[in-house]
Amino acid sequence: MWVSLVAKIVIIVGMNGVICDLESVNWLRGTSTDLTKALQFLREYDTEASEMCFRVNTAQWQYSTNMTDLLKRKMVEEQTLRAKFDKLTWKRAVVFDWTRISDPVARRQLKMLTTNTRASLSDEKYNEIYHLISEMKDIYATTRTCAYAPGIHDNEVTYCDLGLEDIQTIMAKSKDHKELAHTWREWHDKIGPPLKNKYMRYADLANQAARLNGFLDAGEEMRFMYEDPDFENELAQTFHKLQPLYKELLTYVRRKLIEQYGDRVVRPEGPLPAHILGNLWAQDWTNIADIVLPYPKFADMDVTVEILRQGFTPLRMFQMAEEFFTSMGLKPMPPEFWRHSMIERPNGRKVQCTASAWDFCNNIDFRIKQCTEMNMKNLIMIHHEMAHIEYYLYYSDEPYLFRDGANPGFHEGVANAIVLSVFNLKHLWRVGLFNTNTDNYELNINFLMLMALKKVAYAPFAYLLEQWRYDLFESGVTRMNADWWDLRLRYQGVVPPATRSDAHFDAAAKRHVPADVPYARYYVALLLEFQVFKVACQAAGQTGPLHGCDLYRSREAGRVLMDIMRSGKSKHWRQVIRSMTRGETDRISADAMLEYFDPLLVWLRNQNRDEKVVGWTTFKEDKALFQPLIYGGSGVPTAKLACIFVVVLVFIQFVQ
Ligand code: X8Z
Ligand code: ZN
Repeated sequence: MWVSLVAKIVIIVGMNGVICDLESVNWLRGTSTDLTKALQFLREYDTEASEMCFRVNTAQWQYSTNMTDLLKRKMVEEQTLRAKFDKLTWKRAVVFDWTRISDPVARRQLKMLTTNTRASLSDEKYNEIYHLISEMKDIYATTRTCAYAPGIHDNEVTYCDLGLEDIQTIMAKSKDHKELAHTWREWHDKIGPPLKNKYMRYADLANQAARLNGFLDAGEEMRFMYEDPDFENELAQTFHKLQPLYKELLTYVRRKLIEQYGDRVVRPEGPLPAHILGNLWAQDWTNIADIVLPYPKFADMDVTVEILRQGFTPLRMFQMAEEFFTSMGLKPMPPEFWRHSMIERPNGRKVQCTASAWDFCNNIDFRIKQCTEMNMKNLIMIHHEMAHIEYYLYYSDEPYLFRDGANPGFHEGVANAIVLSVFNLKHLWRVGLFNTNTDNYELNINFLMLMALKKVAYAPFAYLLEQWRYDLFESGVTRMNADWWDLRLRYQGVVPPATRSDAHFDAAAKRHVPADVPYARYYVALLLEFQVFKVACQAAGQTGPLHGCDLYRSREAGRVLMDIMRSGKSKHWRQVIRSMTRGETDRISADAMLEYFDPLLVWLRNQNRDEKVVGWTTFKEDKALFQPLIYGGSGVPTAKLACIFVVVLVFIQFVQ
C-alpha cells in the first residue's frame, strides 16, 4: 500500500478523533472504523455535495452564458463557498481510517475524500494555494501580445492587444515562418515570467498537501488517482509501442516542411521547430494538412458544403446527434436538455463559446453550451459533447462521488470513441453527407493522415506534459525550463524557434499547467478512445479495417458503451476494461490505435524508405537553444570555456 510508506501514524482533530500536533506529523489519518458513523456521514455528504455542485454549476452556467461583472462575482462567491465546503468535508472524512472500513463502497468513497485534496493544509495555506491558482488563471486569461509588424522597430507603436484566441488563429493559418516565430515568442515570453514565482510557491504548497495525505510528493498523489502503482510502467510501454509510428509521421512531415520553408528553417534529419506545425504547442498538426496531405486531388473530406446545401440548422444537427445515440439503443436527451441548452450564440450578450457538456448533479438537468456554426467540425463536436451527456445520464443513479469516469481518462476516451464513428467516411456516406465512393485508396490514406496529424502527433505531447510535472514535484524547480525542453526534444522531437533560458517558463504556455489541471488523462483517453472503439466495433460485427467502422444503428455496440458508462467510478477501471473486453485484458493498450493506423504506417514506411534518419538526430545546437550555459552557440560548452578561463587567470596570478 502507498500509505504504508509513511512511518508515523497520526491522529487528528475530529468528531471522535484525538488531537495531535500538526507540525510534527507526516501524514494525516484518523482512527475511527465505526461503519455506522461512516455511512451516516457519507449519506449526508452525498446530499450536501450534490446540492453544492448544483449551486456552483448553476452560477458557472449563468456567467458563461451571460458574462457580466455581477454574475462573475456571484460565481466566484459560490466557488469560494465550495472550497470551504471541501475543507470541512475533509475534516469530517479524515476522522475515519478508510483502510480499515469494512464496507467496500464506503471505503472507496472515504479514500476518495481524503486523497487528492489540498484540504489537509492549514486554513491559511489552503487559502493561499486556492488564490494562487485563481491568480495564475487570471494572468493566463488576460495576457496580451503584440502583432508581427515587419519594418516596425521596437520603439514604434504596433498593435499589442492579441489574446490567446488571436494567437491560436495566427499559428493555425499563417505560412510566414517569421510571423509564426514572432507570435510563438510573444506568447511564450509574455506568459512565463510573471507566472514563474507563483508557480514555484504553488508547487511547494501542493507538495506539502500531498505529504500530509501520505504521499512522497504531489506527483505521486496525482498518480494515485489511477489506483495502481504499476500504471506508470503500463503507460510507458504504450508510449514505447507508439514511437515507431510517430517517428515515421514526423519524418514524412519534416520532408514536406522542408519543401515549404527550406532547410534553413527545418534541418534535414533534425527535430522540428515548434512554431511551424500549425499549433501553439505543436500538439495537433491538422492545420498543416494543406502542406502534408498525400493526395491533394482527393482532399475534399469536409462535408460542410453538403451541410449548408441541405439547409441544416443547429437544432437539426443536435437532433441528428441524438438519433445517432438512440439508433444504438442509448438514451434520448431529456426534456430539460432541450429546454435549457444553449445551442447557438445568443444576440445581445457576451458568452463563453467553448463547447461543453454540463451535469447539474440533480439527476434532471443536463445541458450543452455551444455556439454552433454550420460546419462539419461543429457537427462532430456536438456528437462529442452529447456523448458526455450520455455518460452523465447512465451513471446518474450512482452516489455523487461515483458520478465520474472509471478513471480520469474515461469520459474523454468514450466521447472520442463516438467521434471515431462519426468522423468516418462510411458514416458520413450513410447519413447522406458524403457522396463519393468511400473505397478509394487515396481517399482513405488522406483520411488516415488527417487523423494521424491529430492523434498520432498528439501522443508524445500528452505523455510528456505530466512527466514534466511529476519531475518538478519530485526534484524541485531548479531546471524547470531546461527540463521542459529536454522532454519536448526527447519525446516529441521539437525545438523552440528561439533561445530559451531559465528566466522563461515555457510549460506555462499551456493552460493546464498554471490552472492546475491534470494532463495524464488526455494520454489515457487517447489510448482508450481506440480501445473502446475497437471493442464496440467487434460487438457490432464489423469486419473491415478499423478506421472504416461505424457504430451507427448497432444495438450491440450500444450495450458495450452502456456497460462502460453506467458503473461510473463505482468500480476500479481495470474491472471495467476487463468486462468490456469480455475478460481478455484489464490493461490500457496501444494496440487498437496501432491497428487503426496500420494502413498509414505501411504507406509512410514506403514514403520514408530513402530517408537516412527515421525520427530525428539531436545536435548540440538543438540543446544550446535551451541550455545556453552548457552549450554556448559555438558548440563548445560554455561551462568548459569558463573553467579554462579561471585556470588561466589563476595561473597568471601565480606566475606574477
Ligand atoms: O483541455 C482540453 C479540453 C477540455 S477537456 C478543451 N483538451 C486538451 C487540450 O486542449 O490540450 C481537449 C484535447 C486535449
Ligand atoms: Zn470532451
